[in-house]
This record gives sequence, C-alpha cells and structure tokens, in this order.
Amino acid sequence: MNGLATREIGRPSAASTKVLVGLGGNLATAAGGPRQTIEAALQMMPAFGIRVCERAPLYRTPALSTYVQQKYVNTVVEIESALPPATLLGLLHRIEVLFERVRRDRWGPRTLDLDLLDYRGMVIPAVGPRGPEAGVGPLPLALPHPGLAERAFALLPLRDIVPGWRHPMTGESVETLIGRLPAGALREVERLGS
Ligand code: PH2
Ligand code: MG
Ligand code: MG
Repeated sequence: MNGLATREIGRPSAASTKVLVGLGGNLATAAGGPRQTIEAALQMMPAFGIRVCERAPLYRTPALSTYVQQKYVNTVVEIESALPPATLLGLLHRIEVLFERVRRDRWGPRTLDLDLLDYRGMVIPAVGPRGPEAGVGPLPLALPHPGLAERAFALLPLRDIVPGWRHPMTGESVETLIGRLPAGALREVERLGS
C-alpha cells in the first residue's frame, strides 16, 4: 500500500495521537556514560515544555554505521508538547547541544541523538540524501523518521511502549517491521531495563 496516496501531507492523522522521540548515544558527557546522559536529558525535557509520559527500557545496541564504533544505549519515549514538529525538533537539537553533541560525521559516534520518530502520524516526505553523503548538519524534518522502519534500536523500544503502533505511511505494524529486519539485526541487542 502506498500510504502517501491516502495520507494528506503535513497533517496529524486521526489514527495516531502519539509523539515519539528516540534517544541514543555512545560517548560520555559531563553527566556520565550514555545511560546517565539519556537520564539527564529526560530530566531536562520539562524545562523545555516537553512532558515525558511513557518511557521504554534502555537497550544496549550494536552501532549501525559505516564506522567501527562503541555500542549505543537507546530508548524511546512518548512525550506531550503543544509545539509544532519543526519547533519541537529545534528544541531537541538544543538539548543535544547541552549534552555536548558535536556533528562531525553523519553516522559517527555521538554523545546524544534525539530523533523525532513519529509526530501524531504526520507525514513529511524526506528529500535528498540521508546517509553519510548528506553532510554533517541537522537534516530537514521528515516524518515519520525515515530510518525508523529498518532500525532495531528504535523499533524494539517503540514496541515496548506502543505495541499497537503502525507506520504512518505504510500502515504496517511495529511487529511486522521487527519481523522484517535483516537476519542478525537482533543479535547483540540487550535490554538493560529502565
Ligand atoms: N544512531 C545512528 C546511527 N547508528 N546505531 C545504534 N545502535 N543506535 C543509534 O542510535 C544509532 C546508530 C544515527 O543517528
Ligand atoms: Mg538525529
Ligand atoms: Mg538518529
């Protein structure tokens, strides 16, 4: 099914009211290791008007990258915010900077990555390259997050908090997407608890 044919671009969908944010990192900060950094970033969100209503357990995940690099800690949270998605993403990027995020390489190691995975089922198609060839700066907002359907480190924690979630463009369930991950994608993925 081509969801774009049936979905109005740039409007929230009636099917989902959730705003989901992915968190990840594999470098230490003044707050500590990646686990402590994620905890500190979640603590900081209310100061930015972002209410965290649900959180998945933390996972330790092998780096999906063109680089050899340390494992990541990842999780997904459901938040509430009155802000439109581009403004919200701008705030998430500010929080990244507060936790020493430096953009050197597209898929290089990082202290903290905050990704807007789903904003109420809204669809904003991605344009241009997204991989290492895309340069180092933040990419224009695309929804749902273009890499989401292929990433165990986002799909597993997402399923923990929204087991009935469906991809806003294709309608596929999170279970279907996890089932379609390449062989070995779940190997070495370790659930750490909250
Ligand atoms: N983020 C990336 C690239 N690779 N790998 C893991 N395991 N976790 C991440 O959060 C991650 C990644 C780009 O944002
Ligand atoms: Mg990001
Ligand atoms: Mg990311």
